[in-house]
Amino acid sequence: MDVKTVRLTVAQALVRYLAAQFVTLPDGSRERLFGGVWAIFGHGNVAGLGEALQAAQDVLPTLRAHNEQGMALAATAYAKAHFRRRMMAISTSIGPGCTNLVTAAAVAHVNRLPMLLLPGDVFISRAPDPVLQQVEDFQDGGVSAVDCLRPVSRYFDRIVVPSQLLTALPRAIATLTDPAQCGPVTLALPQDVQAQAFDWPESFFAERDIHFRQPQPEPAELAALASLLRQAKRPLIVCGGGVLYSAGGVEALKNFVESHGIPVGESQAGKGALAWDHPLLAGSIGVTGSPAANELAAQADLVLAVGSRLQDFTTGSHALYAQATLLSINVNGFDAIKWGGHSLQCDAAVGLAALGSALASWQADTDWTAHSQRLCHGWRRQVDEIVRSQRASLPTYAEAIGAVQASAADSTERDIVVCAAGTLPAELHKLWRTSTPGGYHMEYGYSCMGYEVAGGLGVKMARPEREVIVMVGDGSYLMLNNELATSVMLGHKIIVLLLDNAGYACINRLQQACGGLPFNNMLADCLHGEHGIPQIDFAQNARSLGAEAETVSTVAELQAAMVRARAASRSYLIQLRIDGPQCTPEGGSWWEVGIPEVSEREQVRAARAAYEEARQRQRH
Ligand SMILES: Cc1ncc(C[n+]2csc(CCOP(=O)(O)OP(=O)(O)O)c2C)c(N)n1
Ligand SMILES: [Mg+2]
Repeated sequence: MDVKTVRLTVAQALVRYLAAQFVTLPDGSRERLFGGVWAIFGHGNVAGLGEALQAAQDVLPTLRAHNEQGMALAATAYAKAHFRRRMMAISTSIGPGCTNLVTAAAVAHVNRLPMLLLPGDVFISRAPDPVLQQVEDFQDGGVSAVDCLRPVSRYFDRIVVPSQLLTALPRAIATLTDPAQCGPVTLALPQDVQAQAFDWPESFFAERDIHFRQPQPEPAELAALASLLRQAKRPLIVCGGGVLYSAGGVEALKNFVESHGIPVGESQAGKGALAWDHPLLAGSIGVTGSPAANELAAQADLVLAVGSRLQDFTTGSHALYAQATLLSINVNGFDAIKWGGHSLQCDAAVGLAALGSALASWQADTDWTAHSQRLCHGWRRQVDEIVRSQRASLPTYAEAIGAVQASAADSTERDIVVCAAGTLPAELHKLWRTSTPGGYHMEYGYSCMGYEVAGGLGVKMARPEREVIVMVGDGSYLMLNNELATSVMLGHKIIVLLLDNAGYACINRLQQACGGLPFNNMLADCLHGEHGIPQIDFAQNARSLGAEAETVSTVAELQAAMVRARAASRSYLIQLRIDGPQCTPEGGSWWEVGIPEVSEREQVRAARAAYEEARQRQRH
């Protein structure tokens, strides 16, 4: 047979293949699956992949940032903001450039978010070994730095001869776009192989439209779940991120809860699926949960988790609804069967619709629905007060959240708040209000400090029409803030609200709750030398990176500054000194933390006793 071929290098073929993958978005537009390629060039990618990318700028733009972790975090956030329908690739050099990816790959892996990692790798020929940056393994000649990415990749391949791309690339795309397998994919690209030419079949580069699968429920599983639900009187839904990632999931959830009168508690990843003022939304659930959702969780006789990994923060370390029958709709079998849950392994939208049909006119106990609605309503009124209450001498997290939302009439529709670690995830989970899926962008699977600024950039690239507001603590900002300069360079404006309390306040609180002394968290409690604790000027730091910035000290000043920040065209940082210890006391639940079994400290022994008692309430 006469196959038409085209002679290209491995790198050129890879780029051409990526550019040929298309998706149709919910608004009907047809876009490339890959929104671009982040790249920091060096040994092992500049000559091969760099040459191929340069020639493809019109179809696959290459973007440069300042740190590989930052690039990959931006890519992760981009995919999350696109509900996994669009993604980015990342190209790195062979050594530190590659290992800098590991943390970000773990973020994407834990959060089930797609991104394509294309690290350069050492010469397959081994002719110049050991090359600059080569990690030499004394026992295994095949190991290189790239192997660090194996445990945090859903698919890993090393392209040692060109023809392997013919199988590796379709597998890579299938993994990246599969609802259950979705996560980072790594294709290790030895630099000599990147540059090798091969006669590729032209058909390999034909444009392809990706179909996102929505697996259907299995009849027996469906019948079992419907029967359990029909026996329930006090059901509660735990809404996870899978609802947002499923096409039609948000509408299906709304229909389901309204038809059957079931209240909803939202996980960190699932927040935003129902609008903040939905009468059956009890707000956040779990360790960072609202009093309403956690009270319902304690009273529920059945919990239906939809698209949730059932992480400890969502289940109160399995002590929050340990007595309830657990059902789980999840597209991923690994998640669906967790903790003895009765599983319906399928897409969230499809599963909810099918379950709704099977239940027909069945409703939760009317008293339960009415009781739930009262709690939901009560919590909404309480939030109004919490975000205005002056609970400390300095502004609090809650007041800062209130001021941000009050600074624009359309905040709940237009803003996307971005956050990942520290005290803010708890505060935002309880208090942030959004009416739009995606308006709450929290990376709380890996809760990676440093995600915020880089992630905010990725979100803005995916959602340029929205106001992206990064809320970040001083600790997280200092861990990784350099992509603020990238946001200025690329013209993707983000607002960064930096809440400075001079240290790791959330861990300081945790330490004391575990019976410990304040130690090594707040800067004041850390070893310091003759110059004392630095007074860090975050506004000046942001200005030095090209952003606009200002420092404010009251809630009223913050609200006025937010108006200026919203009007600005370039990235804008607002620094606010807040009260360290003061966080919102309402809500929350037990969280399992390993407390020392023996200690000289009475407080630790007391914490251990409380811990052992709390463990009795866990689901077994
Ligand atoms: C990369 C990384 N290292 C360590 C941690 C553990 N950790 C979670 S929050 C936190 C402190 C956050 O401090 P900051 O951002 O200032 O927040 P706040 O003081 O408001 O709690 C630490 C050390 C983490 N989540 N990520
Ligand atoms: Mg702090």
